[in-house]
Amino acid sequence: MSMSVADLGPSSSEAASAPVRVVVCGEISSGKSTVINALLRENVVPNYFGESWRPTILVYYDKEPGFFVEYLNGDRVQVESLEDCERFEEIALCIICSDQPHIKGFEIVEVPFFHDGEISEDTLSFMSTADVMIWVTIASQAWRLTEKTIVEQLAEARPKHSVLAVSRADKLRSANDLGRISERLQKEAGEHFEDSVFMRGASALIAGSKESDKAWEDTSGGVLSELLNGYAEGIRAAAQAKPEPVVTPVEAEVEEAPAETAEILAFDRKPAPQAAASAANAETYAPLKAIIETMHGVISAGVFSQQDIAGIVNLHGDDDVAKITAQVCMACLDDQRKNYRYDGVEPDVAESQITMKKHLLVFHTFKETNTVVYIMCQTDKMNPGIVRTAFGRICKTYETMI
Ligand SMILES: Nc1nc2c(ncn2[C@@H]2O[C@H](COP(=O)(O)OP(=O)(O)OP(=O)(O)O)[C@@H](O)[C@H]2O)c(=O)[nH]1
Ligand SMILES: [Mg+2]
Repeated sequence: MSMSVADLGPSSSEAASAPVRVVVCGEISSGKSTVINALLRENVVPNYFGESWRPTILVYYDKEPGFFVEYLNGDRVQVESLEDCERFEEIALCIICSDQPHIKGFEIVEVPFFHDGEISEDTLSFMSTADVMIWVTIASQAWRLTEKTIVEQLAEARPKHSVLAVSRADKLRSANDLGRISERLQKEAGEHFEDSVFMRGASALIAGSKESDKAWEDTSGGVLSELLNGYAEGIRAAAQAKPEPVVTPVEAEVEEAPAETAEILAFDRKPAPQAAASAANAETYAPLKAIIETMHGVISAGVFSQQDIAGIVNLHGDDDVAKITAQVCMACLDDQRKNYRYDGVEPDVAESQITMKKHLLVFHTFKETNTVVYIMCQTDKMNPGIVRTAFGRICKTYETMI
């Protein structure tokens, strides 16, 4: 990789005022630049580099968007695109300033890894300065052995948060393929990543996503942005907890925009009537609600006891929808039990999934407490892989609560 990455400076998490540093990593041609473009809602990062020497790509927010190149001798010029540049081989750094508000407070750097699995000292020390790693793997050959080797080699240098971005999901033939890949990734790569996102980065779709929120959701750029902003909130809160002498605009912004806190407080104030939802209940379930808030297209989510579905704890959406959804889960469980009895087999299905035309309902039964946790999403807003990954986190969190 380019030597100038090491020159980008110290750890971003050292001060509350510092940007959250996101490294977009992956093997050559895995789709790293496309993931950044999907996030930026624009095809602004060039995607025609090969194995040869390449400039470092650095993206951050500026209200004046622009594309700059910096040469090895320190000269910096503004250009329309990389194609316009002279002395290409002497470019050390491409700086892309984007005016997209959701990347405020972030610094995004593309970090390529070569197929030979070698990681230079520069790269290793740079990786340890990042807060979030997005690892890009190609859907059709996802999580190759070389990728696993590289990620494991990073060891201590691995950033605190990591997301697996599965590129070219739009090239898969069917939703079944996607489900299979998602399951395999969960098993084989799950331990290394907090979240996974299936990207659909066809350049026309990214081009359309600038003006269309729907297209932005379709590329999964929107989901990725939500994940990053979710991590950033935690990172900034942790940095703020440390004594910091200087108050910067970034800190001020975090202080005045506690959107999630506001919603949790609202949840405290207005508990669902059927939820037996005392303030204590709202507090108990706040960790689950916080995960749900990071998801798109959730119609309903809740926790209920199989003995008393009227006492459902509604975590998201309309109370009536919550009740109906709980009934659907119960009907499905009854059906499963009957079939199992018929077959003479004990039911041992903890997790079930019902795919409807536009909706996906996933629920998990917890034997010890006889409770069920469920989530229902719109599949045109969220792909099943993401729903299952997020649901896995919800269930793990719930497990720690019971
Ligand atoms: N349809 C589709 N094409 C994609 C997607 N992701 C990447 N591509 C294409 O795959 C090729 C490589 O993508 P890049 O984003 O340049 O990959 P990269 O990892 O940045 O490549 P290098 O910087 O050369 O290592 C480009 O032609 C992209 O248009 C995707 O999600 N969907
Ligand atoms: Mg690239």
